[in-house]
Amino acid sequence: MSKKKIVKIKEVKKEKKIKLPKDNSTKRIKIKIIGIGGGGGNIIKELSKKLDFSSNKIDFTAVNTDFQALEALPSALKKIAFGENETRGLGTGRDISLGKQIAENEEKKIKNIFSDGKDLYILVSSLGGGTGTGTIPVFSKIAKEMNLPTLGIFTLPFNFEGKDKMKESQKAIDEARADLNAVLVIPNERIFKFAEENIPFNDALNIINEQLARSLQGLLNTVYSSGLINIDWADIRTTIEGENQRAYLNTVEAKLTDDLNQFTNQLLNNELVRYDFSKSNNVLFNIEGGKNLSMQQLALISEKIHELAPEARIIFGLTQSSKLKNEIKATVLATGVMKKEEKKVKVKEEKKEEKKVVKTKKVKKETPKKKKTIKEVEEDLKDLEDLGVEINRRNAVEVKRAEEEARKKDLDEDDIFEVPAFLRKKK
Ligand SMILES: Nc1nc2c(ncn2[C@@H]2O[C@H](COP(=O)(O)OP(=O)(O)OP(=O)(O)O)[C@@H](O)[C@H]2O)c(=O)[nH]1
Ligand SMILES: [Mg+2]
Repeated sequence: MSKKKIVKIKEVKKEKKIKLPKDNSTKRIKIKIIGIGGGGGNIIKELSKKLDFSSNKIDFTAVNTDFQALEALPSALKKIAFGENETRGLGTGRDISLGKQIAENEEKKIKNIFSDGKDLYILVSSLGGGTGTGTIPVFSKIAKEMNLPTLGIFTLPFNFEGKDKMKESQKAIDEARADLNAVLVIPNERIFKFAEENIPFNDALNIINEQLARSLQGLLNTVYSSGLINIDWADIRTTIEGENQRAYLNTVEAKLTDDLNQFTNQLLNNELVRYDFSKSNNVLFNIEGGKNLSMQQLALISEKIHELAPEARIIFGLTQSSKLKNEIKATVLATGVMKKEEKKVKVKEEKKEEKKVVKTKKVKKETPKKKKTIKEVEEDLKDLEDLGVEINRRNAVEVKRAEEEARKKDLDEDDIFEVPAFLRKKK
């Protein structure tokens, strides 16, 4: 194993903002996803199709000033009408200051939405219209006043919708970001990286919504699935914690036989997300696979993440699922990343330095690695510790052990591969 900084956080300092649920188990984590405005409603509708409601762990709430749009959403979503007096249920007609006014008048309703003690509130909105753009700064401000853990997911309008809409949307994001823990931004325009210019408008929106919903689904699965290495609530909290952060999210699936390097590149280069990966401070990733998923595969992906984001604290999870035979699925959530444009300036400054380094760097040859024994894994960990790298020894060795045990027992559980009780993380 090379000199990687793979850190598994066990405890998070108490003074930090987000509260830890009593038993720290992700199983009990409750999340509320709030779709605001027309686009926000569409996105959470897409996500709700992919998730199981029965568990009561995830709550979907749609907020809009357009009552017809609310009505068109599935009945399983909670619907909250805003601004009846101001718009008579017809929407703001893209009037952002009206949206803001309505949000201020509806402060009670917003507080009520936030009053159910969830562990995480995710605000989702497509900016450019009056409802979403006008209300998200108010939602964010109230969430901060209530000291709630938050993640914002916002889309920016297409370029053809005009510079003013873009400016207003950006302004709303900046305001909201200051009050949220982390914000993920998806410019709708990015769809043209995948689709023809003449793609019908609604099809373009559907592709974006679907992709975003898939990534969010990946993140939520990461929260709720139990694995060989569990990502627990403290890990997620650590990644989201902080203020005014930019976020990156992606989920990718591939066959185990596919090129894992290419898979990782795809995972770390979500073209739809605006921010660059390389300045991440915290990276959380989870790999899900069948029983033949190995530590080597986990190591390869960690290595790549470390190469791309050398300053990041990396937290990983590993879930084995018998549903996935020859597939591998990975989800990554990174925070603290900077804009691509900002990065360009930095890259220019660093170019000369980099060139020198690249010249002297050896090109790594990708040769298939032999599986390591527990002893070898332990030695690797010792090397890392000698180098001053903070690692969670117990987990890494346990994984190896559990892997071997699993292979021996050849468990035929249907659902999720469970870790033997004595290996489970202490609460
Ligand atoms: N990704 C995505 N973007 C959308 C979707 N619907 C609308 N948008 C974008 O979001 C912008 C705002 O539209 P809406 O969400 O309908 O606006 P609103 O917040 O409901 O505000 P008003 O209708 O003006 O009161 C549009 O200009 C589009 O760029 C959607 O389903 N997905
Ligand atoms: Mg609307």
